[in-house]
Amino acid sequence: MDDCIFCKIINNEIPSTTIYEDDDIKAFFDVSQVTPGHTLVVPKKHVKDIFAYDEDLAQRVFKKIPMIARAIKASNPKIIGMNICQNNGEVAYQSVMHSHVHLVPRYSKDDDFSMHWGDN
Ligand code: IU
Repeated sequence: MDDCIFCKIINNEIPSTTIYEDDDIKAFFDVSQVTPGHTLVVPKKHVKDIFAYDEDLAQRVFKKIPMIARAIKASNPKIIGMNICQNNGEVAYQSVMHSHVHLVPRYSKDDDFSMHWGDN
């Protein structure tokens, strides 16, 4: 979609720190890191939210989440947990209308980071 920021990131029209990419998805660092390593997993196909996936796309995208989570965790021994979340719809704090899954690494005593959802 022409005016979609994530489509532009997927097409490399806007730079991103990409940690994984294949035919179906791109995983890149969120520009506003809730904790270090905060990553978005985004389908290359423009789908608005979870309700817009067909079963085939859902299988291809979501089965890769554990692999990406493991890779992020393996990148830093201080990561001891992870929040995985998808906001669907404005009422649920979705602000970019191209479906994405947040992977937010958790650290010991990471209350020091500005943990927040939906207040930005
Ligand atoms: P949300 O679940 O739709 O609220 O999450 C959108 C996320 O996209 C949010 O965490 C933003 O920081 C992030 N983001 C980004 O990484 N790059 C951008 O250019 C824009 C938003 I706009």
